Amino acid sequence: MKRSLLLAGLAAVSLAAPSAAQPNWSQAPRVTVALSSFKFAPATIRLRAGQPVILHLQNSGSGGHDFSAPAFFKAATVRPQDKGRVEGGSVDVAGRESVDVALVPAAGTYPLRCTHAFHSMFGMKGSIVVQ
Ligand SMILES: [Cu+2]
Repeated sequence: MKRSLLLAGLAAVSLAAPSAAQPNWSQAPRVTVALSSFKFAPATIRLRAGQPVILHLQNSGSGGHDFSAPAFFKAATVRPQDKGRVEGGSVDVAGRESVDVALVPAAGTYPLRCTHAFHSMFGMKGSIVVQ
């Protein structure tokens, strides 16, 4: 009897885990980050740990940029349908385009940069602070 209760308890825990990891994306606030030559605005992006958010990456310039933060994306839980937008920890944002990536960030301070040639050298870098 005790054993079957224990097994039932374990089953309940494993069933509960995936649904707990599915946030309500429609309630997630939108955080806009502007990409331009050669900066991120804001350069320090502050997010709440464990709170779903939609990163709205907006490139108002004509040249392409990327939002590269491999450690940040690795630690975060990216919405399944947005995973294809994050390649190698970077999100490409073509000129005059915007890209939304919904995720649940994990606590930490992460470096952010644009990997296009010389862009970070010209100042296109920042940080993501998740508390
Ligand atoms: Cu750039």
